[in-house]
Amino acid sequence: MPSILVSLDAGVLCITLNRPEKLNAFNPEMHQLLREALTRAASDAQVRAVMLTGAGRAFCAGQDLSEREIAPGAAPIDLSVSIGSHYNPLVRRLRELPKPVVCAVNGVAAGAGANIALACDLVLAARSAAFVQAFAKIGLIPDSGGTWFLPRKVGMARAMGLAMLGEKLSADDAERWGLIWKVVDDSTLMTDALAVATNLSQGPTKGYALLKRAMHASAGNSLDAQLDLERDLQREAGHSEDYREGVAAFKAKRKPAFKGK
Ligand code: T3D
Repeated sequence: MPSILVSLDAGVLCITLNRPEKLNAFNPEMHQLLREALTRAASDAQVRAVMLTGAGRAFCAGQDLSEREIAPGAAPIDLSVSIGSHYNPLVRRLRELPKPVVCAVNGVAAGAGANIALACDLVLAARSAAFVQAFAKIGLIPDSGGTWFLPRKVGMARAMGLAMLGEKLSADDAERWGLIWKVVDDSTLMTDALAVATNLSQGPTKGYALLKRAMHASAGNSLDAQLDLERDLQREAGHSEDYREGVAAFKAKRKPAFKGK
């Protein structure tokens, strides 16, 4: 079985992490296939939104620890190689993808699995799901953007608690803390997440790409710099076909038919 399942339907590229017997933990093959799927998502005009989810009872348990040789006498592992060649490029790809990415967290999201979910644009989680910054339990620090996402999304006090204690945060609390967009019932997660992704796939794709750029740039910008960036990106948005269509539809009191251009 391939460790990633990919299907395209109605403009939504659905990517399913598919190593359920390992709680969808990452190995090099899964990284490579996910990379390929996201490259396709970026370049294929048919793809107007992405949905990322997991097979089985978990979303993703982070790095597959059974791949790490830690026996006494074994040479120390240089984890910067794995982070630099797999996890960091993955987080960058998700953030830079010029299309909306919806994450449907179907079960536990631990270690890098939790932070990869947080790198997506909209996170919906099943009520039974949980988020675990499992790193400290094995002597590591949160990676895959964890030390950047957590303080920004939930504040330093909660970020420190999550990172140092490595306790499970329920999906309900994750929503209450502002870590994720929404919790939904387990039974409706996939239809709810797909409805959000389908809605986005019919939206102004170019505008969404610019919106992502603006939002993500804000963390490193002063208000002045951000106002300038908004001006420049709004110029681009105003040149899109979808802007014309949106205003025409508004004036004609009809639903816009965005083409993503
Ligand atoms: O190495 C590098 O490249 C550096 C980068 C690191 C990035 C990281 O992600 S580091 C963090 C790695 N992940 C973890 O530390 C999480 C470890 N797993 C857990 O804490 C728990 O399993 C969960 C909270 C995810 C789920 O708990 P629970 O009670 O629902 O399930 P379980 O019984 O612990 O696990 C079920 C099975 O999945 C079990 O196998 P078994 O005993 O049934 O044969 C368990 O060993 C396996 N499993 C869970 N997580 C991993 C895993 N196998 C390999 N790697 C895993 N990460």
